[in-house]
Amino acid sequence: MIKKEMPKDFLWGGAVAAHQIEGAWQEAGKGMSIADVMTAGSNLENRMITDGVLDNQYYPNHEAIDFYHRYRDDIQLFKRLGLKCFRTSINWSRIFPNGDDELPNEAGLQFYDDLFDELLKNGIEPVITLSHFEIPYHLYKAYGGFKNKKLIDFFVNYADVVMRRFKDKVTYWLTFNEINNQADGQHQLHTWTNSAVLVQPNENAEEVIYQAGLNELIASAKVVKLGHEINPDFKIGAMMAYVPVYPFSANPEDQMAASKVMERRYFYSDIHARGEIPSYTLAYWKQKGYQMSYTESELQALKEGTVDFIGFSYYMSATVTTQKIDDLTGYDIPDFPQAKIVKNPYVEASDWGWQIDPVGLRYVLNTVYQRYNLPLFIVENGFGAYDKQDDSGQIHDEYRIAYLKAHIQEMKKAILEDGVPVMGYTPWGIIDLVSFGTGEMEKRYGMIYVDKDNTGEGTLQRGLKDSFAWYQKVIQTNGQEL
Ligand code: BGP
Repeated sequence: MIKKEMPKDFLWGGAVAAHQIEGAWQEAGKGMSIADVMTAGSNLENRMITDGVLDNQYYPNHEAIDFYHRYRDDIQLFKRLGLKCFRTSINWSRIFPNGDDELPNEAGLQFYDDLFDELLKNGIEPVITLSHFEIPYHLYKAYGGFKNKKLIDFFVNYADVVMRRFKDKVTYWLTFNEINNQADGQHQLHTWTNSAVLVQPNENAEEVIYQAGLNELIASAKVVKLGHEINPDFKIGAMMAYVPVYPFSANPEDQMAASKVMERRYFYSDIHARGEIPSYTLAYWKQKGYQMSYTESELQALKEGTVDFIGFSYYMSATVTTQKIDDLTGYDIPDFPQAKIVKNPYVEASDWGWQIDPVGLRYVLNTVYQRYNLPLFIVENGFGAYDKQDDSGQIHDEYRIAYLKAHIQEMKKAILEDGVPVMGYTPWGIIDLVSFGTGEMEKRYGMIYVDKDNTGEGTLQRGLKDSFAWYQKVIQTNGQEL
């Protein structure tokens, strides 16, 4: 008999990140973070990473949506929406402005004390990411980012301070946001935001990224162990970007290619969940002659710091082939030259080319649960779109409702039919915010509109889209009414 009811304690929420909403980039002792030197891009043009902040550039994260000054009003909207939880991050550079400071910045700690108090006062559980692309810029300039093992200690020290300070306010923690997003080693934005690393021309991108990723995984494991000592009730999770990779055809070579490309991603969650470097990665490093640096005590730290759950983002799926298919526009996978990423002819795509595949979410929930036997938490899922206001200024975002409804339906099948334990669902960008990939405001995800455009013009006024009332009902009926 298939259960019809979702778990009573299911955490319906919404997700954002400090650097994409707070603004106040230099306020109250905050240092420059790596997000503060990323200029605005667009659907067609990449963001630039500048050397410091240049006078003649526009940096959308400097003000973002000014959540730092407006969070009390925004939390009233989250309460009206009925959120059970709210995922955001602590901006590391508010706490340690340079990352290697002796003492933390008290004003930065106080801001998050006030923010978490306001959430809890309104019955909303904080879900906190420790590093969501907000590494202090000085840790890049002085140390070269996470390819330098010194960053392990700086991160553990930062996590120690904030987990101790907020141990009675925050139960749910995530260590590194989408830690595997740097896997292909080519998208400079990914190596920058995940590791504060800019691969140099004389460096092997893949080798540098494996080392930086391994250092972050060691740091994450140390923080998991430390967190459980600070408060045994903490639930500390990994945070992965899962993009399932399908074979384009039943040609066995395509299946092998899909499996190998997935290994680049599973390297991260295998270590998070199993506490050891996977055999396929050790074999690959040997085959490539990579000189990776890790010690016996670091391997022991990995074993002792496995995560309590797997948090992950799900937006889209990908399709690969090794076949020479002329009419399919495919693009190379830098770290896997034998295959190409090609369009999946069975699914539609968003205006940014992200392939819309709700069934893929059910597939990820099943395959990841069967791989690790750990609870799962969908901490990002959303539909970026150009929203248009009607004559009265209302946004009828039925396309966003359709996207979220289809994904929630597949999530419910995984929970109610497939027996997968899912802790919660926090759609990405519950309020319009600065896009990470493009720096745009107009790639909107929110159920709450923010009046600001790609050039930074606007009143920052908030408004409720049609999807606000729709999601309110979803939460009120615990997922019954979609
Ligand atoms: C994920 C990030 C989020 C968010 C999301 C949407 O990779 O974890 O921070 O930005 O992508 O992507 P974008 O903002 O580029 O549309």
